[in-house]
Amino acid sequence: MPKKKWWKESVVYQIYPRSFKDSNGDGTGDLKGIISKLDYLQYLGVNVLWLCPVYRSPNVDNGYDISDYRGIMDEMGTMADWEELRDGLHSRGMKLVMDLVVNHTSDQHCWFLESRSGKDNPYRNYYIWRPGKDGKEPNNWSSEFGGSAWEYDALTGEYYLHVFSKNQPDLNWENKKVRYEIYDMMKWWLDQGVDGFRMDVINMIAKDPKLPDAPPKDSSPYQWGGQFFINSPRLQYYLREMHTKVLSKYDLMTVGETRWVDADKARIFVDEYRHELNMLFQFELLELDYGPSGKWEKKAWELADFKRIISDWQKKLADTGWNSLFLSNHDHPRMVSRFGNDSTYRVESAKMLATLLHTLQGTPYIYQGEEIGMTNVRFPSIEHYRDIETLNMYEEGLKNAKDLKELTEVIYEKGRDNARTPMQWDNSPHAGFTDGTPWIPVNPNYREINVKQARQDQNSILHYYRKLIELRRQYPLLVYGDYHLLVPEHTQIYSYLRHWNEETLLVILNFFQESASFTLPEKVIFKTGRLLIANYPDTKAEIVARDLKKISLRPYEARVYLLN
Ligand code: TEU
Ligand code: CA
Repeated sequence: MPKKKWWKESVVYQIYPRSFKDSNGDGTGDLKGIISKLDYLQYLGVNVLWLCPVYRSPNVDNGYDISDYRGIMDEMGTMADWEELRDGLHSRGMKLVMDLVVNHTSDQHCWFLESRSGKDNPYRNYYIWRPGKDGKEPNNWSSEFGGSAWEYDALTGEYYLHVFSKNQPDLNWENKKVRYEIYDMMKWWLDQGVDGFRMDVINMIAKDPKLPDAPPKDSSPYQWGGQFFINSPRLQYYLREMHTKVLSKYDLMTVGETRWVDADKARIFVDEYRHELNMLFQFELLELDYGPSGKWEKKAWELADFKRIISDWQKKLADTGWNSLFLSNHDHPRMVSRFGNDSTYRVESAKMLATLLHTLQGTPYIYQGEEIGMTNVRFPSIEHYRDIETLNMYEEGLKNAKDLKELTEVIYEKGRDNARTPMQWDNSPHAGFTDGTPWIPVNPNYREINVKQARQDQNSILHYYRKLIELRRQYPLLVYGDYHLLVPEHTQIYSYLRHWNEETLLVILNFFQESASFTLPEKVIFKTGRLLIANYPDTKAEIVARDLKKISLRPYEARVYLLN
């Protein structure tokens, strides 16, 4: 039975600060903007805020390239603003989780400026430098954002490693000084009242010190060389050291972003007796629609895989460990466009997906705008796109004479900017996000889809989220109850039971726009079911077992019953 913890009982709201709310008309969201919306977050009912990076940064990767870990970037505001945000949250009973980006820094971080200045510089070894091999890169690893993972630096005639852009050099975790600097920095933030960390690409910090070449036609997909820097042997040592030196001394929550981790591997990170992390952001589920060559290749996802992966994580982390529940964040297309239907059944399907996320065992995460069913965007031309990953892919595609129409289609479907268009507050110009010109255009559908409208409409997605969050607070069963998959072979319906003490919950979700029929398995015995929530307002408040012998579910219909 899971141990009780505050972060298990929480619902987290993720803010991408550039795109949330601009307070001074410069077109970029900022801390004061967030402060002005704290009452909204309280109204929604969430109790943890995860803030994507607001540290000093040249913004090559929107703050994931940090040049000063202890300062706030000018565009976001000041340290005083940050303190006001922290206090504003705490006085409302909410917690603040900060992004921890310690696989790499910006190339403008003073450590890197020192490091690149000479081979004898005391900071040289803070990063990973190597001479070239026969006038070429030290190995064949490629960068997540395109091209080689190595950049030549003429000043000292060596290459440095960057798994992300060349402006994001990787830190050398082999160097104890680097690790201790990072632990000090973490303690510094925790002492300022931070309640947790979301750890960016945390399972990439350990590199195989031999830096071997990846075999050609690498069988592990997506990233050449990844097998030598993702989940490397030293990783667990670093995490446990971090736990001993920092995490163990505070009551905080930690969630690690980890690619290439399945449910079995996940236990290594989150088994509470191993003292590493509390939760992970998994990629198994979100890579269901990746093709063999990676995210830019389209692939249809299937409900069978979807159920299999979630069930595997639910089961394997049930007794020790914990799940994070999410289908979207700032790196992925909008959930309703990806797994639901963003036209005719936008409202129904957004509510259905929300029902899933809030009735599984784990901690739900809401990405800004998800609660009003914000959708993907289709900008008319590449000029409107901002994301370095998208722009690099586009440029490379053009170089390789890829079809322009195909490139545009795949950006529409997969690009990260889908999630980064400004939050839609109301139907005034630029969706009430800014009085100036937004750094990235708003989605033109803001006139219909916005917070103001959603607050007024009792049947809105927003009100549905409020109810789901409230239910989680009311029923520990929703948080801690165990999970049993029903009708695993059904190709259209996802259904499961949750048990806790004497209580049983039944969840039935139709994942498609065709209606579907559902027959309750014989083994589920009960007399009556009381409806806790449903996404069709006319659903009967009570059902008897016999009526569940065969029911027909409407498009994207979701129902949750408490059984007696
Ligand atoms: O993302 C890491 C990561 O795996 C992404 O590069 C992901 O594969 C990609 O976005 C899918 O399109 C983290 C941050 O969340 C991301 O915003 C940063 O760009 C990246 O790390 C580098 O810090
Ligand atoms: Ca601003």
